[in-house]
Amino acid sequence: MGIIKTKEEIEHLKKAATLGEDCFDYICSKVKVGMTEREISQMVSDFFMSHGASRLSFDTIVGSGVNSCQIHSTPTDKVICEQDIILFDMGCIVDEYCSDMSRTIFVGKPTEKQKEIYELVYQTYLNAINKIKAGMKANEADSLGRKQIIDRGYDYAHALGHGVGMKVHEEPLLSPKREDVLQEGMVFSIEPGIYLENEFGVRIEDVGVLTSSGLQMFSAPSKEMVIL
Ligand SMILES: [Mn+2]
Repeated sequence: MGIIKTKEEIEHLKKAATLGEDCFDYICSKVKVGMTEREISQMVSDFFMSHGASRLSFDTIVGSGVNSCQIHSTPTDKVICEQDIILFDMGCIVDEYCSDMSRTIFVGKPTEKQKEIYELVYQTYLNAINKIKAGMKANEADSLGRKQIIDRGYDYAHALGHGVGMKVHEEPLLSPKREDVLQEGMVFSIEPGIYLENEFGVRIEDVGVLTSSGLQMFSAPSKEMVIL
């Protein structure tokens, strides 16, 4: 269980990521106005545990409305309202390997500003996954996400990604100070986000493996924004 994952490890990681995607689809079918963040977080746990996960890989984030602008919010008793944005970050452990995935969805029609920020985060995500190649330094990879967001005048508050394996946060870290060379067989997340204080936040995150032909993601966001 080193920084370069074996074929077998990659299969376990894919299985965990697939369960993460299934959980997200299930949650989207269940979320209704009037439910609390805490209730939704419990549904995430119940789904994972009843579909083969041994435990969560970290405490689930369900940040709705203004709570979505916290990078690591804890689910509260706030109820989901019409026009809420909801930021999910969730993961499970299957066969000892972790998943980690973030999605941002809308209850009712998003505002123009929300659409603009979502689109910027999504394009940043696509740019990063399409351009990261083996041989690139971790900070060069990070800047592929960071630059696109900073150039548009927004803050970039965290690393673009981190390794995922038996632990949910492993090497490599895709951050400005890290010069480690990214190599084939490394498994890491890509998770650009924008957080507007007292307004809302958007993050999109998936995990993938670096191959000779670039990043192969284990899960993917839908091309269209999810609007419930
Ligand atoms: Mn992550």
